[in-house]
Amino acid sequence: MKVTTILTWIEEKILEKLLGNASLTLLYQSSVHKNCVREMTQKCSLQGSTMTVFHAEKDVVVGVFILEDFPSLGSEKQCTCAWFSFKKNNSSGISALCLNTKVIVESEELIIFSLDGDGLSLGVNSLGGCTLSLNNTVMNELELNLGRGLISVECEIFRVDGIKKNPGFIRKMMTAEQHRGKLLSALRAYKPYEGLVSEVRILLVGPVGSGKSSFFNSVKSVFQGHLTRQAIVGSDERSITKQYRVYSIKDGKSGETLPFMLCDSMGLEEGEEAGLCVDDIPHILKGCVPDRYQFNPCEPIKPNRFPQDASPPLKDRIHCVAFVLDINSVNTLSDKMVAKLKKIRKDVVDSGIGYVALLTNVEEYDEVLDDNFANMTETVTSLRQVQDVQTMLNIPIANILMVSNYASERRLEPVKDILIFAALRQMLRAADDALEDLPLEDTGNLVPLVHWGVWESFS
Ligand SMILES: Nc1nc2c(ncn2[C@@H]2O[C@H](COP(=O)(O)OP(=O)(O)O)[C@@H](O)[C@H]2O)c(=O)[nH]1
Ligand SMILES: [Mg+2]
Repeated sequence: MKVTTILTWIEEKILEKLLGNASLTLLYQSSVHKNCVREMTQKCSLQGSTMTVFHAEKDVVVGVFILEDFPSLGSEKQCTCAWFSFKKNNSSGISALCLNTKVIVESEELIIFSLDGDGLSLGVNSLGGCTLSLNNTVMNELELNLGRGLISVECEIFRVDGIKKNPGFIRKMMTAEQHRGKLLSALRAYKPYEGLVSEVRILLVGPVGSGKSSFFNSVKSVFQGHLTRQAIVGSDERSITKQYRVYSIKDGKSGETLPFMLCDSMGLEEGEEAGLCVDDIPHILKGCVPDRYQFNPCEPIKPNRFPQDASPPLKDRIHCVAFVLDINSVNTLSDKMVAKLKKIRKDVVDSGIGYVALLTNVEEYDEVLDDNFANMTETVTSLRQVQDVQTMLNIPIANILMVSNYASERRLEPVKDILIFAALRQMLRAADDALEDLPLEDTGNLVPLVHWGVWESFS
């Protein structure tokens, strides 16, 4: 009899992705296979790696991936397991952790517990159906609030094919998922320094095709939880982006607008009167240029062109500039392009604005961060391109960031997400440093509205 999973297509893809793009084949489903442990082990033992999925109440899905063979009836074994949970119809992602786990199969029970004695047991019998009992720490780590006691569940077990049989790899995938979750939570909790502005503005500048618009699309995608392509991107010698765009981004979970904006500009070109005019930059930095302004490479913005030219409020100014460069073209930038970038850097420094470099098109992105995803590896920081950017723009290594933008992918990947989140976090830190460093005359006209607990400009 053909049995079909109750996971949705998207959920199945999320689980396959969690294991580094493995594929799942359903072997056992409790309601169909008479809720019997004997049948469960007959179907699942000797099938290689498996994933056991429990569909609980409140749309919660809990599961355990077992790298080694599923134990046979009446046996127990120590296994490399990845535990995970997620909520159906929720874009907040998946919680996962890797634990040394013992799996025991008794005549009416499947028991899976971490070696410190925490975990779950699944009671399976042919009369009463399938009941799950969960306990403590593991469940807290998985952010589950299903309550105690027995929970009625549907249990499905899948064979997992196409997975690297390497505990180190599984651990890395789980650590990536955990780290991704932590970065996302930190970014969701971010507030600009001292509430001086409600949103930090990050300007993306760089040569045509360096990946500025793609970076905006990537950031939007990781917060939405699915791939989006709001900004038009493309490969052309001329800039596809012709307008100045100020993009705000909504958090896919809460629906709220996040406290930063990405400002996308026209690409720089080598020649004069081509691409973004370097002389337009000070106007952008000052916050005079409105959203959707149509750049004109032949005609720089004239003084007092915009009504707000005199003294734009702090909230409209740029707070951090990201110099976006394709990592593959760093070494071949022409002298004219380097001169333009240096001129912009000088304007940025003179205006007291934070800045970072963002290197895109990083192919070996798995190798960028160390095993804990906390730091860039030494191999990466010693790359010739990184050293060149450091010297060319006088940017400290910690502010030279690397990403692999979402370009032609069909789904999100945890390690790519981590690099995008980490880059964004560093940009926000640079913006905060610049806000903290503002002279009093810039912040002095911001009076705290004590009753409302917000700062508002009185200019
Ligand atoms: N593989 C890959 N392609 C990228 C990356 N960033 C941008 N691209 C591609 O490079 C081209 C130019 O990107 P775009 O964002 O339009 O560059 P912009 O001119 O700086 O806005 C597009 O075809 C993108 O799909 C990246 O990090 N990796
Ligand atoms: Mg663009």
